[in-house]
Amino acid sequence: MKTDQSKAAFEEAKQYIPGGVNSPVRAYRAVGLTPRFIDRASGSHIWDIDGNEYIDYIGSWGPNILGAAYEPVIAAVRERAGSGLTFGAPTRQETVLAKMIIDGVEAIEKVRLVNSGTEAVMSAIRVARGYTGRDKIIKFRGNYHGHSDGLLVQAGSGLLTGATPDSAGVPSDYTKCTLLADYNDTSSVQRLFDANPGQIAAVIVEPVAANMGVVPPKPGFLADLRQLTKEQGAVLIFDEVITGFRLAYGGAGAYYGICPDMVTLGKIVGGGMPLAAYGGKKEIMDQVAPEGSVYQAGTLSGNPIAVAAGIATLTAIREDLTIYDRMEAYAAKIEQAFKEKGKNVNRVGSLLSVFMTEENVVDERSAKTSDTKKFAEYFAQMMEQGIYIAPSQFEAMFISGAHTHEDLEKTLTAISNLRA
Ligand code: HOZ
Repeated sequence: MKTDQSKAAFEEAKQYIPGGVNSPVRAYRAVGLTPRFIDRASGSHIWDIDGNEYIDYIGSWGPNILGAAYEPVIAAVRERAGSGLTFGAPTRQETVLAKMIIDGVEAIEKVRLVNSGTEAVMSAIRVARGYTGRDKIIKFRGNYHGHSDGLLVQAGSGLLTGATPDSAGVPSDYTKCTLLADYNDTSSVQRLFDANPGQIAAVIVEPVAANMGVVPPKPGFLADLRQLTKEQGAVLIFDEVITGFRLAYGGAGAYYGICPDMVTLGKIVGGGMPLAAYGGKKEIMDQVAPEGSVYQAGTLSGNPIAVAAGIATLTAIREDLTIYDRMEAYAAKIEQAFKEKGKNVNRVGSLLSVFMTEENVVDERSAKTSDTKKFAEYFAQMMEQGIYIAPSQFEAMFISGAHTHEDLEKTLTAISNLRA
C-alpha cells in the first residue's frame, strides 16, 4: 500500500501544527505508522490522498452514523449555507432541533446547543454545581469527558497510550474537586460519597465507556448510580457524546432504561458539523443564564449550518429506526468473526473493541493489561487489507447504517486473514 503522499503531507504539517494533527490520536503514534491524510469519504468508504480506499469503521469517531456525505444532510447544509453561515442570533431551526432532542432523550426537558463535547460536559458540570451549590464531582477512571481542566485528572484514549498519565498545564487546584471512582464498581462511588458528605454536586459517567476501548456497564451498575445519586442529592450526568442517538434514538438512557438528571450529547446530534448539546430536567437547566445565574455562552452556539445538519441527521434516523437493528446485526457478525479468531471483544450495539489481553475488560485496570504492541500489529494488518479502524487500543470501532453486505464480507475475510 502506497503512503508517500500521506508521509509528505504529514512532514509538512508537522512544521506548522503541533504533531502535525489537530487532535493527538490522529498522529498514529500508538501504532507507529504514518497517519493517512484523507481526501474524501462517501457512505461507508474513505479514501486517502494516495488513492487508497478503505471500509471506514471510524466514521469521524462517531458522527457518521448514516455514512459520510449522506445526501439529505449535505443538501440541508448547502441550502442553509446560502442564507448566511452564522448570525449570532436565535433562529427557529434551533427550536426545531431542541424539540427533536427533547422528544428523543427522556432525561432532557430543556437543552442548550454548544459546539463540542468538551464544551457540553464542562457546561453541564458547571450547571450541576450551580444547582446543588456543591463543588466536588465524581468521575470514573478511564472515562473521558473532553479536555477541560477539571476532567483531565485521569484521561482515556490518547493519554492512556501517552508517556504521562495527566496533562501538563492543568493547575492542581483545578482538579482538587474531581474525585475518581472505578468504573463498574459501585462501592468505590459509595466510599467517595461517605468521605465527602453533602459535598458531591454530580457523578458523571460514560454509560458505555468508549474511550478505554468499549467497556459495557455491568448489569445494575447504572441503576446503582441512579439510586446513589438520588439518595445523596447529587446530579447524575450521562456523557452520551458517543452513545447518544447511537445505541438507540434515546441513547444509552433508553437502551438501559435508566433516566439520569442531565445528558451531554455531541457527534451524531451535529450530523458531522461542530455541534454538541447539554440538557436535563427543567429545574436544573433553568439555572443557565439568562434564566439563571450559571453563565455559559458562545458566538457559534446554535450555528445555523450545524443545526441544519443535526436536524437532517436526526430526521433520517427517525424515519427509519431499523438502522439500530441493522447496525447491531452487522456488528454482531464482526464480533463473532473476531471471537472465532480467538480475539477478546467487547461490544454494545454498533460499538465494539478488540482487546489484546486475555482478561475480561471491565474497567481501566483491565483495559490497561492490553498489549499495545500486539494492537499495533493487528492495526497494520487491518489497514493493509483496506479496513480503516482507530489507531489506538483504547478507541471504538463504529458501525454505521451505510455499511453494506459487501463491506461485511470483505471485513470478515480480512479478520479471517489476521495472523496471530
Ligand atoms: N476524543 C476523540 C477520540 N476519543 C478524538 C478523536 C479525533 O481525533 O477526532
